Amino acid sequence: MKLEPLKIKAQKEVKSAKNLKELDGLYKKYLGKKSEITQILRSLKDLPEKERKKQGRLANQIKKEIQSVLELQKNKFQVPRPTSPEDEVFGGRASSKFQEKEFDITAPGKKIILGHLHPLTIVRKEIEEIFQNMGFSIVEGPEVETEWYAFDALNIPKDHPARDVWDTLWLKPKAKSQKLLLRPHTSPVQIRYMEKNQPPFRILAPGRVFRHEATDASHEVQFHQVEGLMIGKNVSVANFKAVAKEFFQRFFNKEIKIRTRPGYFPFTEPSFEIDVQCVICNGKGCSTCSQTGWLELWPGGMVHPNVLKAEGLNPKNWQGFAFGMGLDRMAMMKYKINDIRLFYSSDLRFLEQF
Ligand code: FA5
Repeated sequence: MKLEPLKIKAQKEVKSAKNLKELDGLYKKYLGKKSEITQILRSLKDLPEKERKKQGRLANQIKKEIQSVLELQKNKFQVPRPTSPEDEVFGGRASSKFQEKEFDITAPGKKIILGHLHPLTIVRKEIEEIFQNMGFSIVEGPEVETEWYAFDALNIPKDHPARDVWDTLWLKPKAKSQKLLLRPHTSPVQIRYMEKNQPPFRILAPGRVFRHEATDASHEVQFHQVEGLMIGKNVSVANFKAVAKEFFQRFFNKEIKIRTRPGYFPFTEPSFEIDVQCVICNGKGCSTCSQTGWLELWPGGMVHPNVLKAEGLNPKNWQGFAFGMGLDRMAMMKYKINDIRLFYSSDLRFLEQF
């Protein structure tokens, strides 16, 4: 029989089928192993190429159409469940085609793909653990700060040039007296902590910060810092350097070259910059380290007496150090990532490597 009349005949018979048992018979008749369509499809190989393609396309099309009319009719009989005795035959083990809708309790379950931590979270947790082992407690502060905590309490008065790098993303204030900004560094957290706690203490404050930056391989507009503060009766620069060295050794799990340079921050005196030799290029110079061979990772210094005073601590009794490392850059060094922007790109090809 020609294909088109075959389809019309099949559709007519399927539509007038009275139950699933009849439908099962029609399935075998029109699409089963011995059906006309199956024979046509099998004999395609003997046809010349051009004819084969044409006939093949047509036969498959007709097959699909018969299948879909069968499926439609079957659905009519299947609502509502539970099944009739005829259904048993159609949907039971004897019937092969419509079984896929059955639930096989013995089939193995679908594997659930587990997510994993972001590389910056992994590194933050590692840093926290190292410092916790050195007696530091983890504390947090808000991402929206007031002018007082971000600047004034940190010995950065209005119009001081040191504000320029951090004087960036201001928000609409709730009250006239409170100027609010997205915090440009995590140093405000040490002020908030000193306000409420009495020394001696050792704290670590990880968090997100925001700046108005032109982005490049090592600069982002949002990034992460880890602020550290240790205050006691005799905490000195020697303690600061010892903590820094111990940290780098544990973090990189090997000897790492570091260098200490004089720096300037209004809230520390003296101030330092601790640089780490770029592990991407081993100090030769690359785009990550701006061709210098060094990455600025750990600024810090001895807490300025004015900051202690602002928090009601007598600088004659208490002293200590503070630092604010760039967490993203620590992660870049650890995993040899040459562009900070990858952390925020949501690119799974990158993220799935951790
Ligand atoms: C500060 O933010 C000071 N609050 C640090 C500090 C704390 C000094 C306590 C003294 C005492 P600085 O602006 O240098 O300092 O930023 C700290 C670190 O953040 C830098 O060393 C660098 O590793 C990282 N960082 C700075 N800007 C960016 C940026 N745009 N993208 C990624 N990381 C950055």
